[in-house]
Amino acid sequence: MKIYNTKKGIVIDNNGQLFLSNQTDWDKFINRQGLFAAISQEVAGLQADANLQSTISNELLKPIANQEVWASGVTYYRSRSARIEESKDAGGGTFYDRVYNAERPELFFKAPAYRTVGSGADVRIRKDSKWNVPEPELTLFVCSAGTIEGYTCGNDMSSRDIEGENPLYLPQAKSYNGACAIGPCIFVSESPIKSDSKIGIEILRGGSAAFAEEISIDQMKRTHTELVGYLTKELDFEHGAFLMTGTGIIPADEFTLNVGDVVKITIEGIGTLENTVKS
Ligand code: DO4
Ligand code: MG
Repeated sequence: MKIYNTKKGIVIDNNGQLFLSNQTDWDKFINRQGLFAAISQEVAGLQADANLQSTISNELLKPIANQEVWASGVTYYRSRSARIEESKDAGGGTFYDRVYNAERPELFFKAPAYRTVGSGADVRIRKDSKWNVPEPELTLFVCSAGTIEGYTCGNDMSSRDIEGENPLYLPQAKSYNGACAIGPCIFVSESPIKSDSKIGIEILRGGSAAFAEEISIDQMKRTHTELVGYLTKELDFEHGAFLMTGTGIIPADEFTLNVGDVVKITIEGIGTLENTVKS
């Protein structure tokens, strides 16, 4: 099932039937261990309402209230290779190969909730950067007990020239206003998301496709539970947390985002996160 945060309340899509939850607090609603069972139980007592489709279309909010967003790095071979290439003049090359093969994953803080945007809102490129890309990433929702309770689409907007100049500039390349998009909903399932689920990206420029690619999430080197295990080793999350799992798609080096580009990230079973690039 999918859950949407909307101006009207929390909308549950259970196999195409739409329900308005009796609960109104997004933090309390999502931060439950055994979320699928809890929502299924609530749905059993609700009346379906097809009119909620227009609520999802016209009154959608981002699927986050007070959670932090964290991100994983160099979890796909393509990310390792692209970072080695972009940082070769800075002598940072070996770090990416080492972290790809190390037991401990790269995890970094991406954004507090107030600095995130949802589907339909604008993402940004930094004014002091000339080489920018979106990073399409399966994003886990982890409840405060440390279990994975849902999945959404994430866009880890990145400034490749800043990151490539010096690996210590990573926080500036990754965290700035409009750098983190998640949505459109949280997909909640009884069992983990299918391991061969596809994640795809399409970048539209002037209405035409400027870039499109797809990868299966089983190309990732690490498991979701391994990433979550490291995230929660020494960190408590009162309201749960979102964890981006890294990108397996990076456009060729000649490509950079332009203002006005539309970025669409689609994951099977979840939906499409769509954002327009602003300066
Ligand atoms: O190490 C740099 C960032 C890596 C990243 O964001 C990714 O692999 O998705
Ligand atoms: Mg990334």
